[in-house]
Amino acid sequence: MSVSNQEVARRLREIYQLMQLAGENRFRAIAFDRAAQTIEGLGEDINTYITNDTLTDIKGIGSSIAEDIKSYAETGKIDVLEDLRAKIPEGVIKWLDISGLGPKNIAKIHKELGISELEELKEACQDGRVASLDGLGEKSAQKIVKSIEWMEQFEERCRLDQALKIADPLFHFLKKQEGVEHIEVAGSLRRSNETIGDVDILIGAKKKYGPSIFDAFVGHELVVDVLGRGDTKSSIRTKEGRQVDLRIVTPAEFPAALMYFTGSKEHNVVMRQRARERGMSLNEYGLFKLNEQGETDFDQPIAYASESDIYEHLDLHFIPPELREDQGEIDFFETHETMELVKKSDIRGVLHVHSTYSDGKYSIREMAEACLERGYEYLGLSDHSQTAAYAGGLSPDEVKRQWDEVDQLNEEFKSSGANFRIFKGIESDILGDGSLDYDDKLLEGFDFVIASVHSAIDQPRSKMMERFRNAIANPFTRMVGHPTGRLLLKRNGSDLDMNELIELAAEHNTAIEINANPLRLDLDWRHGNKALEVELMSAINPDAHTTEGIDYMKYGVMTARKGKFEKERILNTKSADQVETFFRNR
Ligand code: DGT
Ligand code: CA
Ligand code: CA
Ligand code: ZN
Repeated sequence: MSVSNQEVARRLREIYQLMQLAGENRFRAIAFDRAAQTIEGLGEDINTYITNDTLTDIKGIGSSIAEDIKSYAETGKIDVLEDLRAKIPEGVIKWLDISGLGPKNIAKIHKELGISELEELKEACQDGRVASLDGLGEKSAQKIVKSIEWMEQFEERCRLDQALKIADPLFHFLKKQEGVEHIEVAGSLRRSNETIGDVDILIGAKKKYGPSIFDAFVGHELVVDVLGRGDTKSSIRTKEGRQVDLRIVTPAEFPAALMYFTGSKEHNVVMRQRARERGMSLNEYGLFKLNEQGETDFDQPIAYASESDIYEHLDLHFIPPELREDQGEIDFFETHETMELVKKSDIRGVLHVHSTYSDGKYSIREMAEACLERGYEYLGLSDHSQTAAYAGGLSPDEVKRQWDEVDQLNEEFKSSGANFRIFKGIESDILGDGSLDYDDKLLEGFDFVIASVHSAIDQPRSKMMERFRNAIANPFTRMVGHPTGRLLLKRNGSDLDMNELIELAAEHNTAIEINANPLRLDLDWRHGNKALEVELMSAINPDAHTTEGIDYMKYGVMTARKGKFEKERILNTKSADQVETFFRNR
């Protein structure tokens, strides 16, 4: 039987999740997760390896997992998985998404209370059953309820990475259909928002091709439900529960429709007003003259061939889609031709990477090689500090061991002529009083310190700000990590005075990262104007815990662009030497 890479990866990941819940050895579980990631990123068809019996040639796949994969291809079953499934009901897997509830406690609650649905868990938290369990208590129970409520509230939206996983295959599939002259993703996804309600796709095609394009769309394998179908618009739901709207307009209408359906609504409102002030009417069908009664005169269209042309008619230079939020972009592009927003190709290295020394899944060497493969020139290692015991934070002795290993690796890179270096960094917890997590003597030995809050993120604003003030004033701090600590659609971040935080960081010549993990995207783009005003330095950081995590960079770049960051204000667009200078310039 032939299997797909995705399918095998999914099964292996399920084993990983279930093993965690079954309380199996953590490293054994991680091996399955790593194998799943490797297979997802594999350039070749897994069936080739199965047929040639060469699965163990794939990095990270040992003989035991190879057997599991073969068994799956032959019988559609994997013994470990079947055993685990028998032990753990499906509903419980969802509990892994609850922030603040780890596998051990999930297993305990499930076993001792005999419940397995999310709704049951919520009830058990509210009626005191969860609180009565060893090691849980009322506070944990309340936290779990809050997380569940967040999850329920936000199923309406999904994250940027999840939306792209749906939009990309549909886009490429639709692009190939007969008659498609223009196609773009529109809406919040084109604007690079951090969460997406529904995915909007716009096609420019002659009328006669509409029906067959819609047929293809609703027949796509991702579609489980057709929500509506008309002459110009069709909406579907994908198996992940996401809605996708496809609109088809004529090639001539396409630029105006694209502008309209890209939004944002707020941006559109201002554009429409601007058109009226100039005796024109702008809508999804085009740009028209107003008649004497001030109404749209559809008989007097104004010619345009692109979105740029439309902006020009409104006395504006082209406004990049990411910036269309009515957040000052309209004034800016009245007088400026462009804004030199950072691009993916500007990025020269990655900072904020974890290794097996703390909670990363790969060794320093593996992470470094993965960076090299991706063409980066440096890696800023930043494992967790000692207080973060839950994440395997480093004791002073382990820090020194790590430094030795980094020295050796750097020596190796140098003698092999590789243009690559590793910076010795740490992601230091910001403690309750705002101090960093080691004494100054040890801190001095790092190339750089990222200061992040990982505990008590719910403290009142005044207390949080006090911690940050102290942390930023500390001369060893070179960067603030994920400032609010939010987990998109899962957990609210800290209540902070972001304007003050940004001013403080700029004053102390400290960067605030844009954490590129699609769950975080923190610094939020909405603070872009303030950051620009005080010339805040940032870095687009993957916060990678795996080699694949390095590829989060793309979401970070999207967010940085939306936050108006030019290349100059992104630290990791600079050479290793320049980065070192910034680190030293305390
Ligand atoms: P979402 O889907 O909630 O993440 O956000 P959008 O921006 O993708 O919103 P959506 O899908 O409702 O509509 C796509 C675009 O269409 C929106 O950005 C602007 C335009 N649009 C939709 N409805 C209106 C409206 O009532 N007025 C104006 N001016 N524009 C609209
Ligand atoms: Ca949308
Ligand atoms: Ca929509
Ligand atoms: Zn962190």
